[in-house]
Amino acid sequence: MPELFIDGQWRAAHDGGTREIRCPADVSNVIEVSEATAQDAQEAIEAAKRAFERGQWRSTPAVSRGRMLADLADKMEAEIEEVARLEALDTGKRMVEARIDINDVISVFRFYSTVADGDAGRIVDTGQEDVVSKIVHEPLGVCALITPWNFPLLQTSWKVAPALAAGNTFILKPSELTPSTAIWLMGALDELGLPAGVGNLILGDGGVVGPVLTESPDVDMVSFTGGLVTGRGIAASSAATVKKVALELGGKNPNVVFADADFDAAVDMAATGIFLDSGQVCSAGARLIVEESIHDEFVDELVRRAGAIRLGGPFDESAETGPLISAAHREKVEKYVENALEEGAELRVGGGRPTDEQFTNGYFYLPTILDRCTSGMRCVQDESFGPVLTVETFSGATRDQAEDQAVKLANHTIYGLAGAVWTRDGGRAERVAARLRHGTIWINDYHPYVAQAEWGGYKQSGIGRELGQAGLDEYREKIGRAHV
Ligand code: TXE
Repeated sequence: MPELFIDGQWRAAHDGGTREIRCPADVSNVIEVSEATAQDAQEAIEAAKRAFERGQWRSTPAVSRGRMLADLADKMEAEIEEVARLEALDTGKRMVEARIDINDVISVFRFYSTVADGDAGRIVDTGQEDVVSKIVHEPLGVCALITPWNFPLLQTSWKVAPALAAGNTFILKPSELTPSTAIWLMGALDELGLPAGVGNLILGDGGVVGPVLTESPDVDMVSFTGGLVTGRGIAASSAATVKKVALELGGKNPNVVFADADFDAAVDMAATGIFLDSGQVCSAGARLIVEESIHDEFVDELVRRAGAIRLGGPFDESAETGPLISAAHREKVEKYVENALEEGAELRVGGGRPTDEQFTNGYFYLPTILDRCTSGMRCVQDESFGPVLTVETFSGATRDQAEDQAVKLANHTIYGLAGAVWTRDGGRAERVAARLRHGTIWINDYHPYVAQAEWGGYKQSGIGRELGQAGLDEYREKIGRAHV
């Protein structure tokens, strides 16, 4: 049975506790893993602290640290079928999506294998001949990396790659539902020669081990991706020790479609934007905001396409999307749709579980469209994190009025992670994109991202940036050294 990884050793939990991981597509048994106690978490912190103080990793030249990340990417590429299979079994997602995710993970490790190299700091012009001042980059120290279940290894890579590139030590706490690829990752880093204690793995319940990590005075930074409520709690519990906190907390992302948009492309990507991975994507295009004059035609076509989406498990090659992660999460989505109907939304398609016998064991939910929504409704404001699209409309007597109304609706949310604008008018695309308070805006597209470009949100979507150069800067301090 796979164990916890602490101070370079695979170990069982102190109390011998374990957890069974089951595939959400059919509830079949995937793996049984150790379930860490608070004491295990504390020992992982101590191991990471000792390793940081020994300094072996941070004094390894950046180019050599980068080489290990590149070797890891090569190993993952050679073993991609196995890594994707582990991810697909834990999450229930289709193999084709899992392969795409792992290819993205490989790109992230490749990107961070080179960025820390050649960027040691800078000399400051002090204006005084006998005073030399330089700014050097130093790692933060011990980082707690807490990740969710929707893109388990991808979200882990956004944290582990820059943390290691910058010379930190870390404790990784993946979601209790999806530990398999984190176990693979730690095994691979160990095999590649990462010094003991630099990378530690704690599996288990966030409510048990999470506070040990966030409250510890020996943890210098917490980087968290997950839900808003958990994120608020993490920020609060980190405050007592004034540690650095980076948060990625999801979104309620607007997909704004003007009447002059390329109709087919916009319908296609409106469907992909929300139904990919059954909507369990932080940047899912969950709010369609469409110009009134094309509403009927656009939504009719979307309803037709949503109704034709084939559901299935990881190895069903005809499937176009998969199950939700757990029974509890499906219940949350069901409640959300029930509330929406009580609020007056009009159910156009979906709105329940599939009835076909092959889906009875898994946590499937039909692609759902809720029409005639308005921005005050809870279904438009709360994240469902399921395959549920809400539709709002806008109109205006003049060009400016239509744009103003679209922007007002799109920005009416406590979140600000991502969104899109669809129009054939290049000027309008730029004008509207510039006014949307969301961290990534796609123009005539939905969902693509690259490791080189910063990712993160405004408002309650989080604090800080992942990916790109800024994603590395989150894991290092700029320290001044001056002498005469
Ligand atoms: O996530 P949690 P949940 C949203 C989505 C979803 C909701 C709840 O709306 O329905 O969040 O999902 C760990 N201290 N997103 O409950 O609780 C936990 O063990 C420290 C958006 O599954 O946020 C796991 O490793 N850690 C999102 C991680 O936090 C704690 C992705 C995420 O779990 C903890 C997933 C604590 N007190 C859900 N409690 C996105 N932004 O992409 C739990 N954890």
